[in-house]
Amino acid sequence: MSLHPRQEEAIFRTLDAFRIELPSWAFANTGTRFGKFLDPTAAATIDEKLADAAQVHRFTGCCPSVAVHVLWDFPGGVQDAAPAAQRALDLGVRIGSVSPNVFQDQEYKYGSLANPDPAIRAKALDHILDSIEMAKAAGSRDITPWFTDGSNYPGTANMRQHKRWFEEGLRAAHATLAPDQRLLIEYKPFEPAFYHTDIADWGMALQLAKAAGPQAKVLVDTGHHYQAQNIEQIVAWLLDDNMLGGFHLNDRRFADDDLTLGSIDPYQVFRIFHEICCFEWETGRPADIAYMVDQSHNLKPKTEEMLQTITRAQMLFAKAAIVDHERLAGHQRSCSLIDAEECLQTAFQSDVRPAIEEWRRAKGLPVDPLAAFRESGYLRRIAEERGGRAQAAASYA
Ligand code: AFD
Ligand code: MN
Ligand code: MN
Repeated sequence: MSLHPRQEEAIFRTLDAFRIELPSWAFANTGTRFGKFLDPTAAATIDEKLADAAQVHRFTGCCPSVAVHVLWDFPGGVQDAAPAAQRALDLGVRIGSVSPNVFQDQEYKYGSLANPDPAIRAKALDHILDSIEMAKAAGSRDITPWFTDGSNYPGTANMRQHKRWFEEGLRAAHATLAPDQRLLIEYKPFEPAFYHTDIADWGMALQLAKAAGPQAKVLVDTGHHYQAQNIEQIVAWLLDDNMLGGFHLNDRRFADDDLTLGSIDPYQVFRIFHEICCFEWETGRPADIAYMVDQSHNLKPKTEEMLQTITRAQMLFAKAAIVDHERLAGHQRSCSLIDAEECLQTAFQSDVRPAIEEWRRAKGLPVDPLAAFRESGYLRRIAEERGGRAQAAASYA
């Protein structure tokens, strides 16, 4: 059944506004805690990561920004930020959110902002303040810290004291934000800590964001929830409180697996996007949300996998955009359960691909971004440029 012209217009409007930020780290060699499989086309420098990300933007038209990790992408600190920002602009993209990294240095073995040693807490805070300065130098709005602080065994940490140390550290970080910047606080129930994680769920992140200050919000990583958790309900509450800063989008089968978005449970992604479309319909204003991908692909070809993720996200958001909100609201009021559910299912089951292809044609974009990328020869070129290096690295890995 073809879509109604009104539905096609809704899809066009949605795709016009839908921007998804790519993670620099997704283009580099990554792996699991059991090891890495080296990819000869993997990016090794920020320039190469930006170049690969720019390819995804070139073929999809909706990925103008690239999230960076300061330790991996700005190893020289603040001095690296502006040149990288210029390089990004030269490639047709820009630097997006900036992630501090207080989970790899040896000093953070017993925590960062919640480390019992005040000198380590100060070191972690200094790094976050430096990251905020790097974000300013790169022209970035969002600083997105993720903390691994927690403990592996009962009785080894004072959880209330950790909470207070986090309130203190995040308040100090918030105080140095530029007026247009945001501090997006990410939560995760477990890993690498396995008994307690200090910022384990959306409630803790919300409370810490409110304690930090008015420019702090919550970052929802879709892989950071227990199996049965209703993520779209969390999204609805944070939206209603104007506390949803944005997403790290990925899919998961068991835990924080960082799989291709929609590869395991596309209906859940659709329901999350539906809550946003419903909020925008009810309020008549766009939700100011940063849609970021956070995935690590150690088996699939990295740039191709990112093209899969982006085109899947566009498709699921287009499906969410055609839900008949007027009709749904009526069925909810009258408790017509079957009809209400069918409003969602009808949209989810609809084939939105023709409308998306039409949108791409209208934008001068390839109707099949992945096929166009494969035909471009980019992968062959970078395999020649980077291939020898990966073999060398493999011999010393
Ligand atoms: C890991 C963490 C978290 C963080 C990301 C990038 O679980 O999602 O945002 O690395 O630092 O996936
Ligand atoms: Mn994340
Ligand atoms: Mn994660």
